[in-house]
Amino acid sequence: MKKKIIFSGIQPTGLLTLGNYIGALKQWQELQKKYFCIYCIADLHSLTIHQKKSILSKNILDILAMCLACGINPEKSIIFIQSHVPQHSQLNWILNCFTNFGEIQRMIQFKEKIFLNKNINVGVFNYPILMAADILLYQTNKVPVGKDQIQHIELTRNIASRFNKIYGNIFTIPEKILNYNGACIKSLINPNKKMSKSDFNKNNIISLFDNDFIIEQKIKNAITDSNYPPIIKYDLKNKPGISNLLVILSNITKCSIKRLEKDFQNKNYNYFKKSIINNLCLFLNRLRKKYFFYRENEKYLKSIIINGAEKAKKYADITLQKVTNVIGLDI
Ligand code: AQP
Repeated sequence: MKKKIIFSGIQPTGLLTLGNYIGALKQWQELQKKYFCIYCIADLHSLTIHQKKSILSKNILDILAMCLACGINPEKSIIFIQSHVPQHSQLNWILNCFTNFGEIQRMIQFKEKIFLNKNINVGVFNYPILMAADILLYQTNKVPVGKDQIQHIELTRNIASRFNKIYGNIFTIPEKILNYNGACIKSLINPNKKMSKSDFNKNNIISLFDNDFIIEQKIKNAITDSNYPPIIKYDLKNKPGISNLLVILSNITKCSIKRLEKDFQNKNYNYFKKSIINNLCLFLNRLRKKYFFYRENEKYLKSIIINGAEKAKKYADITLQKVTNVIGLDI
C-alpha cells in the first residue's frame, strides 16, 4: 500500500529551542517510520520578519544540520528549502484568490501580531495562505502541528474544499497530527506563554545550543508554582510550571508522565530539577555532537539542498499543473 504523505516546515529564524525539538523535530524523525515525509525549511515564511542576509543563510544551514542530527534521513524523506521550489509562491498566489479577507483577519496569530505591532507587513497577513500552498502542493494527508497552528490547518482544509467544490478533487484534504505530550512547550519563566526561538528574553527558553552551565541556571530559575503544595504532579491549571517541566523531562527520557510522577513522589523540587538538568545536559551534548558532524560538512549539506529541491519540484509540479489546467491558465 502507498504510504500516506506527511508535510511539515520550520522557519530559519534563529537557534532552535527545546520547543522546536519536542514539538517538531522529534516527531518528524518518528513519523519517517510509517509515512512518506516531506519537510521544508520555510525561508519564505521567515521573511515576514526582517532577516539579515548573512544570518539567514547561516540559519538555513544550521537548521538543516540540526534536522539531520535529529534523525531526518534525506534518503527516506524529502528535505528542501521552500524558496528553491517556486511552485510554492505560484500556488500561493492562486490560493490568495480563493481565500476570503475575513478568514485571514480571524486568524489568532495574525490578530496577536497586529495587536503588538500595527505596522506589520502584508506577508504576515498572507502567511497562512502560503502555509496552505506548502501543504496542498504535495497532496499531504497529515500535518504534524503545535497547538498554535491548528487554526491554520483548518484554514487549509477550507481553502482546499472550496477549490475542490468548484474544480473537482484536485487537492487532498489534510488532517492534523497533534503531539499531545509536547503540543506546546512553555516558557520557563512564564508557563502561560509558548517557548519561542525569537524570544528576546533568553531565560524563557532552552536553546539546543545552551551549554551545561546555562542549562543549570535556566532550570534552577524555572517557575515552579510555589503557591501550591510542593508535589511533582501534572496539573496544567494549578501547576503550569511543574507540568511544563514534566513534559520536557518525559520527552527527553521517553518516560511517561505517570511514571515520572511516581518516580518523583515524595521528592522535592530541587531533586526534580537536578534530574532535569542531568538528563537535559546529557541529551543536548549528544545531539550537538551529531549536529557538528553535519554542520562542518557544508559540501554535503549543499548536496542535500540541491537533491531535496529537485525531488520536491517533481511532486509540486504535478499538483500545480493540475491546478493551472482546471483553472484555464495553461493554454
Ligand atoms: N514551544 C513549542 N512547543 C511545541 N512545538 C513548538 N514549535 C515551536 N515552538 C514550539 C513547533 O516547531 C515547529 C517549527 O516552528 P517554526 O519555526 O516554523 O515557527 P514557530 O512555531 O513560530 O516557532 P518559534 O520557535 O515560536 O519561532 P519564532 O520565534 O520565529 O516564531 C512547528 O511545528 C511548531 O509548532
